Amino acid sequence: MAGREQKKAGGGGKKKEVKKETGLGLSFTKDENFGEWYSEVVVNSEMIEYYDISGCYILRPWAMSIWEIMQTFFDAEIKKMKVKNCYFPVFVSPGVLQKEKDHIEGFAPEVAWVTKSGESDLEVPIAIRPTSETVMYPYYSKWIRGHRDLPLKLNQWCNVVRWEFSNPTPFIRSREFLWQEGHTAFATKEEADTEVLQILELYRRIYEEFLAIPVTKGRKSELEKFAGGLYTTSVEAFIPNTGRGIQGATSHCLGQNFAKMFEINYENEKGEKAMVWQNSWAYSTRTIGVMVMVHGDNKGLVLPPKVAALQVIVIPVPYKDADTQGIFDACAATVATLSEAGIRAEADLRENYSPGWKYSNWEMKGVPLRIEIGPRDLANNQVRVVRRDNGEKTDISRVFLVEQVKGMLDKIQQSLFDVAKQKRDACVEVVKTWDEFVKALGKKKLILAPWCDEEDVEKDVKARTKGEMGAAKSLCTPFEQPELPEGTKCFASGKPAKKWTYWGRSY
Ligand code: 87F
Repeated sequence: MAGREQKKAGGGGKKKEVKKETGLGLSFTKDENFGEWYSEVVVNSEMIEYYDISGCYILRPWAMSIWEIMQTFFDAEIKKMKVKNCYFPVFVSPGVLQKEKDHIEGFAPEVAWVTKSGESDLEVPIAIRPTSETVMYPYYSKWIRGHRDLPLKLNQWCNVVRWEFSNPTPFIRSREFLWQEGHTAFATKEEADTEVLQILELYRRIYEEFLAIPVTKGRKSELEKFAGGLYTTSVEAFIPNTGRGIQGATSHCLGQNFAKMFEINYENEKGEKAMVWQNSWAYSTRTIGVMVMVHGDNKGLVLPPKVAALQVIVIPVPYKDADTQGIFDACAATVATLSEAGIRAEADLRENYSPGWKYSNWEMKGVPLRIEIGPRDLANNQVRVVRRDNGEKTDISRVFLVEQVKGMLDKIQQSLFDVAKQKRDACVEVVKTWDEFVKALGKKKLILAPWCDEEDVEKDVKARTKGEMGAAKSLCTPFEQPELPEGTKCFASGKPAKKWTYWGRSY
């Protein structure tokens, strides 16, 4: 790993010149070596810098700005739902962490601990939050007394630490990541159920409307749900290149399990003691990794306009005897006009780089539209617009600049989604038997299969598909169920099938 990190860190001017000559911005292609391609894209686009602790990554402004755009949307939406932001400490006392014993059990190896300050051992080691149930719920118990204290709806934007051991990947599996975690408490299960789906819809919108990634809404199996909760819903995405499903975000109904453990009781209208119903929900910086994997190509990152920090890059293309000042002025005026209209635009007026070098550079960074202005454009009062997603070139009159650019950004956003959906749908295979299932798995498919919904059968599927690529598991039971004809058998057990469920390998 150290070798690769060195190489990545050294991507200075020399390397880029070589790239310009060869016309290659990346040394790996998406289809031939997906893993290396991904690492190279996130580093060369200046989203990520590798760090000297394995599994930890620096989020550079190019990545952080995407996170902030999604955050602005989601934060405003949950505020409409009367959710309030707060901030709880990053440290967890061991006592309170143990309280959740049954549910923390499987996760325990991932919990990181602070054991020292300076040279001296701490009297009691302190855990770093991997999630905040045990941090927050003792205070929910304190704050919730009567029915007037309900619902309690809190959210925090924070970092969490999970000391993962299996192959770390920027955004997708890192030891520290950013997320929001929402924790709500209600008087009734109905209110909790409703909120679970409202939040899940916001997660769908983040993926589909902002990141242009198709997702499936559904419910997790008993084996795959959050063990501490009642049921788990999720949005599931798919990476065609690796044939792996990826959990995009989760919205859990916790039922009353935590209320029992943490004694979150209140006095209801009738003066009786009652227990709250709780939810928790989260999405993380993993969203950005899914976006890179789905849309990126052999020239680098491809950003959906809605999340791009920069939507339009304007590049002057001066020729020797041309009116260079006029071209530069036209670039500045173009940026001013677009910015005025709320479009995120900048000009790259650096004089020590050639136009060709700048093209590759901004393609690597995934900027949705490039505007080129040369002598001919200047003479015709037009600009040349080039789409990052498909390379399409259009000359547009400066008179219609704003409306045309807006239209093109919308088109790109839609087209990225359509293409991603087409590719995802082409990977879906409906299977009825175990033989078909194994064949489809070998072809990296996203498998839709009729299932008896028995936990032991899922364990059996995992055991029977174990291998170096990782076992297959259920991804979700989609809310939108195709018709299940009478007498349909489970693909794995042959028992009567109860539902259609998505299966596959996953991240
Ligand atoms: C790792 C270490 C310790 C996941 C962990 O999904 C505990 C955990 O509880 C842990 N990894 N989880 C489950 C998290 C559940 C839940 N928390 C709030 C969410 C949404 C936000």
